[in-house]
Amino acid sequence: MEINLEESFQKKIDDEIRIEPRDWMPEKYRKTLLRQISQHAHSEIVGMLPEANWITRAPNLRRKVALLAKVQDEAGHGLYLYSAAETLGMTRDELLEELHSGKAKYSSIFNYPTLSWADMGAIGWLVDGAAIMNQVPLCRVSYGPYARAMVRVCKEESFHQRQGYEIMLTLSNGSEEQKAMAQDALNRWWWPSVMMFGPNDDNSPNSAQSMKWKIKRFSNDDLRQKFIDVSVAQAEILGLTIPDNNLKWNEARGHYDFSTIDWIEFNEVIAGNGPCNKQRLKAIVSAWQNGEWVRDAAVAYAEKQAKKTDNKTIAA
Ligand code: FAQ
Repeated sequence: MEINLEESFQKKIDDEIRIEPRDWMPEKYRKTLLRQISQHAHSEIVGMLPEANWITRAPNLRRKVALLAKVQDEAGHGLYLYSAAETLGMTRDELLEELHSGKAKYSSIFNYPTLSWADMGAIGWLVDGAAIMNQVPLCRVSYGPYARAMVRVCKEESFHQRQGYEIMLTLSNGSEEQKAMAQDALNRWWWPSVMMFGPNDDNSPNSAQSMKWKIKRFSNDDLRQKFIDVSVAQAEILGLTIPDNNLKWNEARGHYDFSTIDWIEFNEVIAGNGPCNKQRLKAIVSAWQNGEWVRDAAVAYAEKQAKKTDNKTIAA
């Protein structure tokens, strides 16, 4: 019986039929999705912190409004993704408990500090750019609620990417000092952005099964290469230099060659030892604790409204 269920499940995936919450699914598929979607949701929430750091210091009102809207969008992305994860049988509280206890992972990129205004440009251009490269294929992921959430996420990420690139363009066409700020931000954000795609394919334990289940449509290395290829031309327009002496067009491969990634740094950051891991977790936990009264008030209000509706129903 079990074998037939597995076979018909795989056939649906091969035929590009979406899996929905009430459909039968292998336990491992459910767990893999829960892992990926919750890590993704946590990344959106923790990802608000590096940029929130600059909202009060944005150089003018237009920049402030755009940055506020972007950070608010990230909160929205976290919420759609938590909702998608909940359809797989974990509660919001359980998901958050894993984040707050440090058990759950979130993207390595958000453990780096934002040291200047130019970092807002570099994050939008590179971090959102890498996120789009990885997330557009997720609009076709085999699990319905995740795929549908990703459609809106990707539309918003594309605004974020342009917002960041425009900051970089303004700075790189500005004074010598502004251009130097933009170059410094590129120097610091380039390699962490390249690392966002995860370990090399040979070292990615989840890839083979996720590709078979169409949770992943492209491998970590393929997406990373695509990101590098498009970023080179964008850096040229800015007149900035990507910090990699081995970055060179390879005619035979039809792609840019690049240096070996510092996997020691990557592993340290995902093990909790990056420059800001402790600071990020502390900020997330204290926001949760300080917001307790807001959650309590919202629940009390909802209960009061529900009682009013009940009373009206009885009276009628
Ligand atoms: N950081 O076997 P694989 C954003 C872990 S959202 C930390 O290759 P998989 C928007 C991986 O979880 C950014 N951990 O794993 C924004 C696994 O650990 P586990 C987040 C990483 O899942 C912009 C282990 O290494 N995006 O940026 C990382 O098949 C600006 C082995 O790796 C998503 O989450 C990493 N970089 O592939 C917000 C997209 N890479 O769980 C604010 C959805 C790998 O076995 C501001 N996720 N690991 O203990 C994915 O596409 C995949 O999960 C990958 C990893 C590609 C990230």
